[in-house]
Amino acid sequence: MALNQRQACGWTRCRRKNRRALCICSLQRRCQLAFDASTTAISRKAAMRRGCAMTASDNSQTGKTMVPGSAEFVRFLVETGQKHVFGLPGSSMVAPLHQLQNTDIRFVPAIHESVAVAAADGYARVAGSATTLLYMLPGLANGLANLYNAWRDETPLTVIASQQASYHRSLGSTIGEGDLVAMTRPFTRLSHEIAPGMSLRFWLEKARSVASGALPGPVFLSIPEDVLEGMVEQTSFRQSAAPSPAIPNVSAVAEALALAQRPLIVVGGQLRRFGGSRAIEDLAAAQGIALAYEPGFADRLGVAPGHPNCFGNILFAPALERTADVVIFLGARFLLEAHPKPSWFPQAQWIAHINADPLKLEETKKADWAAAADPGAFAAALAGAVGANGASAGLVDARRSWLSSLREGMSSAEMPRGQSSYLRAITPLHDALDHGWLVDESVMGIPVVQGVLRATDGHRYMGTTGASLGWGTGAAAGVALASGEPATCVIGDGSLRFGALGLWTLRNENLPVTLIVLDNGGYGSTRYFERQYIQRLGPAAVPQGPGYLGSDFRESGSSVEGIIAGFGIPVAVVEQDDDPRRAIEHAWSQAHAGPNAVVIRMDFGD
Ligand SMILES: Cc1ncc(C[n+]2csc(CCOP(=O)(O)OP(=O)(O)O)c2C)c(N)n1
Ligand SMILES: [Mg+2]
Repeated sequence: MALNQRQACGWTRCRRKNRRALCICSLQRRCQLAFDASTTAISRKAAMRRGCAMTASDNSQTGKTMVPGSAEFVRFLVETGQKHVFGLPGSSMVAPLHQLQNTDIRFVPAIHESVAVAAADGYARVAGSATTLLYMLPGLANGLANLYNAWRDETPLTVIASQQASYHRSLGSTIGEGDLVAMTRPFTRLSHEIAPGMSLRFWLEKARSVASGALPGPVFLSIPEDVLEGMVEQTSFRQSAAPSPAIPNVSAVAEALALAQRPLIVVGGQLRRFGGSRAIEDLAAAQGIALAYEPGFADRLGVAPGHPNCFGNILFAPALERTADVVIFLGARFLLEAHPKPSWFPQAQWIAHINADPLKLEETKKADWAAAADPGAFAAALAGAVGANGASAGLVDARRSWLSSLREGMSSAEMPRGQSSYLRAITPLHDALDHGWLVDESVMGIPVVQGVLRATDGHRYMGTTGASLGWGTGAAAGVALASGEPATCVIGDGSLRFGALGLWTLRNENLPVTLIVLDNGGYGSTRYFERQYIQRLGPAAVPQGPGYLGSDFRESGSSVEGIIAGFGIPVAVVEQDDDPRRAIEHAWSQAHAGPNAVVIRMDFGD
């Protein structure tokens, strides 16, 4: 007898042995739905759509219900509300992919694992979680560079790789097997292989709650083929998500801010991700506090770029950096980057650093005060404390005069060498955040992008502090899919080449993504560093001029517009000295029909 859905609701556990399959579906009320071997095709399909297993057995001796691992996995995806799953299949991954067809979850394919990871990363940044399925050691290895980006940016991403069946595991001689846990451990908050006999559901739940926990970040699970295809115990274990943050003690920072003559808050993407942006924007406006983005790349903009007190990337505001007397780094990584200045903030009497991750505080070069705290909770508490006992009206006025004089003094002459040519190409993107999301992999252009944006709501900017190139095209796909909104992806020509295979996903999913490619004939930043190297060598340099080996693409391979057109994406080219604005506006107006691109020719910068 087939039970209909209503009859099956209500937690009544059916134990009619052998002939009856028992599975748990994901109805809102989390009922149990039982059906037997004679269930009609229609009700079987309905059950499957909810992620139920086709074959299950009720072991009357142990009281355990055993289902195929792949079905248990798919049921988890359904029950945790996942609408899209990313990936690139292979033999050991076919079981869950086969089961996925019976659900409403859409599988988003990629033609390279770097894209499968980047797209899931972009998706998770918007949706709060994402899963990507990779094939064993080779697939995982291909995805590692973008896993690194997700790690740097603390994305709540779950990466799952199939693994050689446990009974075939050797010291590495069986095809496709490897120590996947060791490979991913440096870039994940949890990395684990599920051996036969372990509870699949427990580890899936554990991974999910760690990924989006108090300290979010990517997680990894390796699932051997025999676990996916064999029987596992069906369980309904649910792990709760992130606990609410503790209220941090902000008094030292509040006191310093109340007395500072020229206070500066340097924000990182963590402030945005933990929900503290608005509190800091309001505090800065009320108290005359300068705001800036941390040096270099940003995963998100901690405050709105169009905020009147926001000076963009601190690299572009040297007068601010030179004169600030109290500096608070909030949700930022601070100053441990590849090419640090010898000395930052020469006039600062007090520097504080707040980050959700204690390890990021350990990386800090110099801070007088540091706290591991949720930056969203910190911002709210700080706003409360300073609001009750802030700077005097006279002091706030003096700060505002300082901010005005900084603004007047700012000019392109203060920009680091080689950056000013980017203004022509990037200024026309000043309102990009009003057209949807902005995914930024413009490399040398990044501080310029951050400086020209005028939006008073900065939440739709996405970048990566990992700087592992080949992220932007895939990330833009994930962002557009998760948000249902258009995205502009501003990207260097080199990065576009790295991420060329992401164009396939953009086209295949027909996503509203406009690519703005800054074409300076290859790796402009690498060429810049070669010139710097020669300068450091001085007369000892042989040869005296740069060779630009592997970073000059003017005469090599396909043009970027050729690559883009090859994936069936319409592309316009703006030649040097032409204003790109018209082409950009036209591309935005057409994005609803699918991806498109504008290639802007730039100076080679020799
Ligand atoms: C995966 C990876 N490989 C190599 C690099 C080193 N790298 C840093 S910048 C850069 C060139 C980027 O070229 P493009 O996107 O055109 O930006 P531009 O430097 O011209 O601004 C390279 C190769 C990297 N960051 N990531
Ligand atoms: Mg370039």
